[in-house]
Amino acid sequence: MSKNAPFINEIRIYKTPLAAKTLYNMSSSAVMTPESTIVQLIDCDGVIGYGEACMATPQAQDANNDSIRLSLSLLAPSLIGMNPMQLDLINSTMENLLAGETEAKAAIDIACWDLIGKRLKKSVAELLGGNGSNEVITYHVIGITSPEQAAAEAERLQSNGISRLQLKAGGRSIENDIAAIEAVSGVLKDGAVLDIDTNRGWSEEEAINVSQVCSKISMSMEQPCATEQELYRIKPKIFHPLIVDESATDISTISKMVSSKMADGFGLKITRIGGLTRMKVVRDFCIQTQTPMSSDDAWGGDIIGAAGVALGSTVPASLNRGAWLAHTYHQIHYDSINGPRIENGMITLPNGGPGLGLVIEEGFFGEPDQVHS
Ligand code: 0XW
Ligand code: MG
Repeated sequence: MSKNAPFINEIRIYKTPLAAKTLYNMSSSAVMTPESTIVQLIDCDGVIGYGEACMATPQAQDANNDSIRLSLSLLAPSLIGMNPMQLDLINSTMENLLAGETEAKAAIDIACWDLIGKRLKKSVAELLGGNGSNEVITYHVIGITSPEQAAAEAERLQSNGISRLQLKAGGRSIENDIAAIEAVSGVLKDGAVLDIDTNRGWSEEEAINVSQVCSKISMSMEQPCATEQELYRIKPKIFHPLIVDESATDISTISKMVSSKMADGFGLKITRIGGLTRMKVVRDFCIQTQTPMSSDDAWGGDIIGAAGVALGSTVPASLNRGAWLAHTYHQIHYDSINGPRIENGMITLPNGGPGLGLVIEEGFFGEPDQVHS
């Protein structure tokens, strides 16, 4: 490798379909046919870093994945020639070029971390200050379904070692939601943790009603209402810990949610926050304020999965709400040997080598959608 500072020589953008093979439905829609966006950074020594971003309903529409690729076409040309190890400069350059569009920026940022790890022969988890753990606890989602099916799924998952359950709710009568919550809580084993995630699906009145009726049930309520303002208003009126997901967009918002004691924890998505560099700041804030957090994303394959579990493995167990993989639903691996896998309630980090630990065959994603050099 050159002794001089490395620079980005080429950026290739790919799209790859990740349609759910098993139904995955949430309060306002089921995940349909998202196309994931893959970033391949190639530096002056031929070292390749991979990043990924994939949005899925209900947080987004399929066209949002087209907008990720459009944003990348606007960002990539200015990154050619830059040193991928200078993460702050890479991120500030992207901020100065394009406001928002955190998913596209995250894909670039993750690819930089993968490339840096490969150059330094260290895992991304280690670069993030990891404690050497090669696994992270996972939580598993039970979609919108009947109370009986939800309870049966909860029993099946727990028999497979899953101790963190996220029950989807919303988009139907709250009587049905309450019945599903009661059915699942009735089969929870000792030590199991239940989170009710409506993905913004309840009104304030519904959220308060559910919390009152379920006041004896040990559970958390994740993003029960759509907006930050609604969450602030219901917080003093509910009996359960309030977890913020979709409204947890950046460190400024997150820190206000903690200092005001509205948020009792977060469901954090790397691409919504803007990448591993920004997510590391949020993680450190959560550790400093002893605020529980998860590390995952809306959808995606092995690359975003590996990034999520790399960060997730550095979160202390006492604060770790878990990581989540979409793989269970689309069953596609980019690296069929080392890709992250769920075993007995834990996700093992890919161990195919430095960086994100993935070995992805050249040509795996077919012809690039864009090439910038
Ligand atoms: C479970 N997730 C991380 C994946 C789905 O996209 C929804 C999301 C959540 O917790 O909201
Ligand atoms: Mg959520």
